Amino acid sequence: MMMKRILIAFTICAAGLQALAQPVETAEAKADRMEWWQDAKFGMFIHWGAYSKAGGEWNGETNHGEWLQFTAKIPLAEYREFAAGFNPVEFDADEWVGLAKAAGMKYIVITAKHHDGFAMFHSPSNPYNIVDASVYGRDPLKALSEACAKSGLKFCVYYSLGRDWADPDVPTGGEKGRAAGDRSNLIDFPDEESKDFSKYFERKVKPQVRELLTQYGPVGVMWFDTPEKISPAQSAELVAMIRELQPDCIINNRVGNDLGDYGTPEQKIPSGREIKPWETCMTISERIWGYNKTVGYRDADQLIRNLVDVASKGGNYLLNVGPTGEGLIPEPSVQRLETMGRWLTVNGEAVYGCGPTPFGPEVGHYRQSEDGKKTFVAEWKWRATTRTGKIYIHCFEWPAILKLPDPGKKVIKAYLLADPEKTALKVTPTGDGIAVELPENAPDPVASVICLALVE
Ligand code: FHN
Repeated sequence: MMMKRILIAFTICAAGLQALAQPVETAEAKADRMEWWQDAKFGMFIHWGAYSKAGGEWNGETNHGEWLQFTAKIPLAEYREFAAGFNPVEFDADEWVGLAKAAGMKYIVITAKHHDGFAMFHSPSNPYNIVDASVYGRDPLKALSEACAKSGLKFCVYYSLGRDWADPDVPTGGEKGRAAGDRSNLIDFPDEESKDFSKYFERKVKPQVRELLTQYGPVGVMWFDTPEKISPAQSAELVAMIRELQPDCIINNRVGNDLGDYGTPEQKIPSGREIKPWETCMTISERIWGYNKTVGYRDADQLIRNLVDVASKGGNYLLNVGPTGEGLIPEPSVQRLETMGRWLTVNGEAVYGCGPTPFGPEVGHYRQSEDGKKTFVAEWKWRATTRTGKIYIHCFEWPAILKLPDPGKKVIKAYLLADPEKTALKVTPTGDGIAVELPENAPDPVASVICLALVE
């Protein structure tokens, strides 16, 4: 028995060391691999699982979401039975992808396995999945990957790495002020000390990540979440495996241990431009990722301005919908996404494939309170994005004269992006920049774009 343990330990270490010894990717190769993602700017996040069936409600409480099993303290046996009844008969992958496309989204990230450990895809390595353990008996990720391929959207998957309430070996917390087991399933697996992440990593994570990368064609992004207890060698091993199976696949930074291709601020937008690639993920509802029938929704105007703000800072906007247990995207989400799509139909040139603002102060400023604490105060007058030979000014307010900082190059022409005639607007140099005379009526009540054509 001891020899077997030594052999297993040696194998795991060898795999980890091999992974750490992977060839380093050149900056150019990484830029090529990420080009579609950097240009895409806007994606759909989908939190959909057995938990969706509850609509946020359990035993009279109505504040649950994708954490249902944990927040409603449901024993695993009961949750398994609940999941077995999952039957999204209204699910239509082409409908979901069609909505994402109409919204102007270029990629879809769907929860393949969230913290409940219930796989929303056919997982031969683990029978606790929608095909083998629910009445539905079909693979929605197969349908979605095929619908994405037909529509030209990138199919991407979310995988909960460090939280799995169906597996006995997934420890959480115990550092940085967090109590041991604070995000664990202590109802069914109370002995937090005995949990061995490596067993779960070998038994469930690696086989399922391999299945996701071999069963559904090209995967645009492996979107890992909550890398709680993963070791540097294990993070490197996952990256190496993904690179081997699908070299073009992008990996977010929640693969853990400072690896991954981009940063993932959540439910907030960084105050200024970031150097590394980044993507803000945000709920379209006020705060819950999974379906909740009582939750409110963010204002469509602010969603459009968030997209512009993110693009002006060089980031991507991953906006989340929580479909119902029947497989429908809630109407309030549909309405907001269609509104965003109409805005992008007119103004997409000023978002897709654009670079960040050449200015900066327009996004806001830091205010120092009496106790010395610095707070960022966002300004919502205008934002700027760029492409070669152009600066796009996204106006949230509509003054008679728009004063702008020095664009750095001579403005050949200024015109409204929404104006098919590209009628020239009067541009006058000022002491420290330019002034643009605007027509009386703004083309769009939320954000109107002025294009500054610059001398090359
Ligand atoms: O706990 C999860 C949460 O349910 C959701 O999936 C978000 C999305 O990024 N990630 C974790 C919280 O950071």
